[in-house]
Amino acid sequence: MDLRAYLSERAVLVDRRLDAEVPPADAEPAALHGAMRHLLFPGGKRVRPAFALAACEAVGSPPDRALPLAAALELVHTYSLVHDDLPCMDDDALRRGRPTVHVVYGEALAVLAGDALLALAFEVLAREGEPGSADARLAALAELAAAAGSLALVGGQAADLAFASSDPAAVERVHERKTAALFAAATAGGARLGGAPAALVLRLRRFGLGVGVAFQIADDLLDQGSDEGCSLVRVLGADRARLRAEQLLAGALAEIEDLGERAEPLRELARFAAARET
Ligand code: GRG
Repeated sequence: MDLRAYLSERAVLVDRRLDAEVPPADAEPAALHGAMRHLLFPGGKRVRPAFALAACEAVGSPPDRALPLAAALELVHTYSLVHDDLPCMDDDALRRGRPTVHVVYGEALAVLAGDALLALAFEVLAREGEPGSADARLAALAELAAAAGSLALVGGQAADLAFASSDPAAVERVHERKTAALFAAATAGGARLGGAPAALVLRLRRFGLGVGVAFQIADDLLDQGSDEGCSLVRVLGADRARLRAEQLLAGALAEIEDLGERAEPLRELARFAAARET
């Protein structure tokens, strides 16, 4: 299967939905809406949404049942990048080759744009009339909120700020929170919205967690400067870090081994995430 083509096909769906959800750049306050849109369009790989759609498909439902979750995941991811780039965090002037939101709109609007993207994520997922049972949507929403919170994304970022350990297990625990929790919310939520029973949702959750850690290891392997701070490349070296990513991928794939042909896009996405080149 051509994963690049698959990802861009799915990105069209997700982009259309995001464009409909975020107020236009000329809606007042125009600078705020411009700032919200700046990093959203053009977007990145839209990997987390693709995992949600593919998980929904893997459990036997049309992927677009997970479209509100897919959009919500990208909104949370984008908020986290906007805030991560701020001078008080990583202080980055460029992302995806373009000036970061605070460089273009100023720091105050970048903080506010991040806040508004996060709030919008939950609005999109909670809105009545979306596909999926109310119970499944509520559970997916709760899982996404937890994945964004102090025991996951934000907590992982806080732990990363002061990280000094050389224990590989401690590094992975930060990766689980900062990166993998959103992947787990994508795959478990996609399965829930696709009507999967609880035991299968749990397997998709473990799948997402393993793939998310492997994704972060691959990200650190790609980033030449990543052999410092909270990185398995620093504590294990590149070769052993790569082996660990392969091990995590194998464990994740074992969770969905019995799902047949309809889970093939999900498997391909996992292979891509664990051995990325971009
Ligand atoms: C500041 C609230 C807050 C959170 C920061 C997401 C995050 C936590 C930090 C961003 C920096 C980083 C290395 C995060 C780990 C996750 C990761 C590899 C992000 C990049 O994700 P991609 O490759 O990005 O999916 P694109 O550009 O494709 O959207």
